[in-house]
Amino acid sequence: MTVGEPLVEQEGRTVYRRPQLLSNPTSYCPGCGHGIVHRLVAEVLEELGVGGKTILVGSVGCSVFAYDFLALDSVESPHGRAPAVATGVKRVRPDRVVFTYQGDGDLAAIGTAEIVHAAARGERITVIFVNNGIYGMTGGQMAPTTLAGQQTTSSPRGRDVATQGYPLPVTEMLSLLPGVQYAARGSVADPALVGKTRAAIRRAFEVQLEDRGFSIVEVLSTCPVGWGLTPVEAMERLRTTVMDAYPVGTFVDRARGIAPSLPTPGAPHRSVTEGF
Ligand SMILES: Cc1ncc(C[n+]2csc(CCOP(=O)(O)OP(=O)(O)O)c2C)c(N)n1
Ligand code: SF4
Ligand SMILES: [Mg+2]
Repeated sequence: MTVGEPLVEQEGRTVYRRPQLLSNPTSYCPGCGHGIVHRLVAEVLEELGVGGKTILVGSVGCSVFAYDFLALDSVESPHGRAPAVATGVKRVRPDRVVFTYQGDGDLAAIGTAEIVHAAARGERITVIFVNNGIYGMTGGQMAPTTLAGQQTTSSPRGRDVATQGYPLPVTEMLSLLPGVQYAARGSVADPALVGKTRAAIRRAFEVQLEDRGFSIVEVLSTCPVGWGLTPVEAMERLRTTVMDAYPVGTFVDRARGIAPSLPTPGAPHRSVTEGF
């Protein structure tokens, strides 16, 4: 396949063209969502015309080789520390578009402190957060995002919330912070959802280009190998069980007036049971 050449044409119309920024075929397992997310990032950066001034801050996990697949300047960071590294890069080069690409083990477990404080500081970075509910690279162990009852190699009887806690809705939590200008969750479960996720990724980068603050897009993704399913079964599980637990949508887009309704600091406290 030649980069940039039309891949699919119908009645003389190009239906799909491989983006120039997607430089090499990926090495992900069949049915893995990482490749789809890479393509969306490549398409959006190309569309915005900023590929030449974008810096990818990579992390640890199956996407550790993202710098091989995306023709972008890049920096590799230690596990979980991508938001801290991206903070430094963006502060030194505010003229650049800086984004992290992180898995859920990376962002929601090992790097919990980094993501929370980068968001709280309102760093002008974009975060692409690929949530496949598992530690894919290391053999399918339980992550904070693993669903209640889900079997993993480290929770063979299923995640027991009584001892292992509840799944962490990181993006909803971050959306409460005033420094977070844009937060959304998408999914790669079907073409329509992929289109919406693409729009969310574009919006997140636009927010950075407008110098507004922190932006994050969580993408619900598959790990057929870690889930012990075929690629088709994994997509079905994503579309049903996973999306039932993690609703997709925009949680905050402050420039467009979408924000969570929180009590105003200093305003009189109203009990949720008021009136009963
Ligand atoms: C500090 C540290 N702890 C643990 C590891 C081992 N490790 C490498 S990848 C990984 C899990 C990655 O999972 P996730 O971020 O969800 O990415 P995925 O592979 O699922 O896309 C772990 C625990 C490490 N490299 N460094
Ligand atoms: S182990 Fe899972 S996350 Fe990693 S490449 Fe394979 S399918 Fe993708
Ligand atoms: Mg993962």
